Amino acid sequence: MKPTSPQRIPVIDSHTGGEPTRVIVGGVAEPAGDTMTEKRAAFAGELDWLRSATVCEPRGHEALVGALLCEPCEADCVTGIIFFNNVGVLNGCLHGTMGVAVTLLHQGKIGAGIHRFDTPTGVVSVDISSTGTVAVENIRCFRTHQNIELDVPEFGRVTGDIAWGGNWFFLTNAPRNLAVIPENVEALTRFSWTLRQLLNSAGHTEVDHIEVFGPPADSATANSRNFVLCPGKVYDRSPCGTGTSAKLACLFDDGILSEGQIWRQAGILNTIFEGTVSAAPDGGVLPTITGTAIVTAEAELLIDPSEPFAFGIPYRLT
Ligand code: PYC
Repeated sequence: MKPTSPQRIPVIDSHTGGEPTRVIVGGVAEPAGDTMTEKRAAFAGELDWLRSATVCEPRGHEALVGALLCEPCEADCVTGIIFFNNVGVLNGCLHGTMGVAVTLLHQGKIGAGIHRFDTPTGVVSVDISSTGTVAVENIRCFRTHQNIELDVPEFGRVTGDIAWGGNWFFLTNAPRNLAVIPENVEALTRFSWTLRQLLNSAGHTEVDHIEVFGPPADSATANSRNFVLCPGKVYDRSPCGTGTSAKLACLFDDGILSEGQIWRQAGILNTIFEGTVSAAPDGGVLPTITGTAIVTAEAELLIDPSEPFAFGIPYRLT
């Protein structure tokens, strides 16, 4: 239920390789639930006003990812986290996990070292340095489909895979007429959005992220460059930690990446996540993704229910 009295919500903002995270650090009642999935459902059902007030305009913007800290459900975790964006709740979010880690470090709630966070996708463990470099040990990631072929108007025939990296990704190489460079963000968005609609109509309703690969700008510093379109039709400014995890699962499956070998994934802005894998006992891989997050603001959101955009401007997809 939307509040009827003014609210003050303390937040800490950060960015990870350019992708922003806003962490709600207090001022909110705990969502009910015995698991993080139940808590996320309670948040989606009862606190959607908080999601849109926090990340949508006029207080936020389309690329902003939010994170609500709550009580963890698993032992030995320092916090539970529910991630959300401009259109709803997310499964996992590794750039956001790095953002939460630097936020807690900034607040003095954790020190440098290893900590466990409880999320709807499972427990992830972070190893944070005092300078904000965070290595996240992700949950098990795996590929479910290979060589799916689709005809994309304007761009031609596309072949790609579906993999779980903490979110569901369709992974494909960029068409020949579409370089993965910032100048092409509009066309990459059009291409990816069409792909997502085609996949969803073909029954792959789980796919909510599209990841498009091209050669790196500098092959001495990265193996590949990606463009990732998130569920709210907004591109990830970072190389996307769950997307990099999905990529590593495919590379391992293809025999291109071995255990412990470093993969450097550049994003559209040329920031880099480093990834390695170990083989998971039940198949797939256990990725570790490393990036750097930086705290950019401490603030208090003022939400006055009597003003027209108290709960954000709804984001419309076309
Ligand atoms: O880094 O996993 C990630 C992510 C998901 C959505 C935006 N960033």
